[in-house]
Amino acid sequence: MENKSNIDKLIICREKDITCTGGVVFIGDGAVGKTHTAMNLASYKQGAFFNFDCSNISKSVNLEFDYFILYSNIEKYKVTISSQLFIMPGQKGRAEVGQGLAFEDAVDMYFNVRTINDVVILILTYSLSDLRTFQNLEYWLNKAIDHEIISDFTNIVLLGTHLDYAISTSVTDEMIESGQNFISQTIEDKLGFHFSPKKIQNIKISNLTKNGIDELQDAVSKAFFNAFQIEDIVYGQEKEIIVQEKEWEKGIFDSGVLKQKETWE
Ligand SMILES: Nc1nc2c(ncn2[C@@H]2O[C@H](COP(=O)(O)OP(=O)(O)OP(=O)(O)O)[C@@H](O)[C@H]2O)c(=O)[nH]1
Ligand SMILES: [Mg+2]
Repeated sequence: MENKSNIDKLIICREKDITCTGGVVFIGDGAVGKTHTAMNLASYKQGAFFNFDCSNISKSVNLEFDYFILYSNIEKYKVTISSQLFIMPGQKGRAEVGQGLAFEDAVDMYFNVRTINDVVILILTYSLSDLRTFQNLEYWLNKAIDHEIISDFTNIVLLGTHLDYAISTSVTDEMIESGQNFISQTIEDKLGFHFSPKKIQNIKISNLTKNGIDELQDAVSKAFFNAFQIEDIVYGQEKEIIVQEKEWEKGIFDSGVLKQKETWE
């Protein structure tokens, strides 16, 4: 199975600018809010949320995509994360001809449009108010594994929607925690590489009140930082610069430039 890193092709480091890109894929049952979450994330690029009328958006019957860009600063570096969002239909299997696309059709299409194995984040989406959608994540995780969506650098967001239904929340924090362990264990067993539970972030949002969308955005940034090991790049380069400066100073001492300067003074 070819799920080894192609990640070097997805990052460019130029002086003080680091730019990275990659796919963010939403999967999960129908009507859990994948399309609405992606729209809320993507609307950050306009600096304001869409004021969408929920009744206009129906079940997805296509491979939907959008993008969003996040900027952050670390030390002297400006990091640009340019991520493509791909939203899979929640309809299982294949659709009849003329009925749009179901999940398997959309995955095939996704494999045709992408150039390399580039899923940085897999967003396993469920509704906090519907236990079944959480239990079905086992099905969706297995689909992601079978379709080679998960690479060794992929991070996972376990995303609970319908936070506004808090009173009738049927998915508990204990279930989410054991879900996280189950995911890392399943990936290790099936793909044969260590998958730390730290690579799985647990986020709860409401697409209605927008509660938690900020946390989701932060989780996306954190996942890109993890996948590309941005802190190692930044602090590694800083170290190299200090070494270079020390060598440069040493060179000046050796050539006697500084000593000469002292005598001029
Ligand atoms: N109250 C509430 N409703 C939500 C939330 N997220 C989505 N919805 C509603 O749930 C319905 C389904 O949302 P979608 O985003 O279309 O769901 P989906 O996961 O893309 O569904 P498929 O395209 O069928 O796979 C819509 O009517 C949304 O308005 C939420 O956080 N809270
Ligand atoms: Mg949809």
